[in-house]
Amino acid sequence: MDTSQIFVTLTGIGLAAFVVWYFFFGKRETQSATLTNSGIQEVAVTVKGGYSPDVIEVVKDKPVRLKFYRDETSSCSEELVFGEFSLRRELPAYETTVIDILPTKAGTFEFTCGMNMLRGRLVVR
Ligand SMILES: [Cu+2]
Repeated sequence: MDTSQIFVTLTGIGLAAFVVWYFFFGKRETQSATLTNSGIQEVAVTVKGGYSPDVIEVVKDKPVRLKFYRDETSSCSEELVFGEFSLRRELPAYETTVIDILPTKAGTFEFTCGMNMLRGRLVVR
């Protein structure tokens, strides 16, 4: 193999590794809530073609404040549904909607858009 063949091979391996990494690890963005002085676990979520972060980690029995900023007008994300907490909320475009919940049991709870297309998870420990 000469230098250019080695280069092409290594680039190929690198790209394949990146695709694998992206598929398994890159898709989900996990964030732990920040505990404020008032004892509230806060997380800011950006809504734009999805939820970012889309996996939110909190602890049980402490109030959680989710601040959803909807950075688009796409009708897909105009509603937020959080089945576990019997919530269905309008998210006005380019505004922050504050959602307060109290997780009283551990588990993984999904939140979605009104059409069940965009998905995120609240992981309660
Ligand atoms: Cu949708």
